[in-house]
Amino acid sequence: MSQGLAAAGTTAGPVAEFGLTGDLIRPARLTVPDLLTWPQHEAEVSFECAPSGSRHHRFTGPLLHDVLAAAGPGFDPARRKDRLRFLIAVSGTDGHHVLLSWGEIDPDFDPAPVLLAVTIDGAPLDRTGPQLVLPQDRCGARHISGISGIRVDGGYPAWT
Ligand SMILES: Nc1nc2c(c(=O)[nH]1)N[C@H]1C(S)=C(S)[C@@H](COP(=O)(O)O)O[C@H]1N2
Ligand SMILES: [Mo]
Repeated sequence: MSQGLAAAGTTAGPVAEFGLTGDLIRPARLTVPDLLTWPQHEAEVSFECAPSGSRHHRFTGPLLHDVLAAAGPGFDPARRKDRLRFLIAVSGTDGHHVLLSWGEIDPDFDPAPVLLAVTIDGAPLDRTGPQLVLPQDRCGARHISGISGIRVDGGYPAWT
């Protein structure tokens, strides 16, 4: 099914896959077309890149929170605040890595929609892979493109 959706959204070439791994009840391999099954959000984003100046992009896609929540993070349901121990490692195909904490992507704590973008400036990202979008960031460095994997880790703090 994802193949058919991908063909509708892009011209040619293979559809990029990325993995959801770590402390998840339902780890998964997904494509950008798979991400269209979640409610879609939009973000107009402006940021500065030190070497190359200001940028403006319009992104659409699901909330990263919604996609990870569907994969079943291993929170302890008996402990309401357990989710705040979880880290999220986002990796790009080029080796760029960004670490987030669950509190940064959870709408209960930060209302800024952190997206797993499926389009940039109207163009589908089916072949590139999704892009992380933090609309309030002043620097572009966390807008990691070509995501190859997202790992959820609830092993913090490691010393308890
Ligand atoms: N995969 C990946 N994503 C990345 C980067 C990178 O090196 N690798 N650089 C970041 C930085 S520093 C910036 S400023 C923005 C630049 O985005 P743009 O030039 O496509 O607008 O991409 C971000 N996303
Ligand atoms: Mo940058």
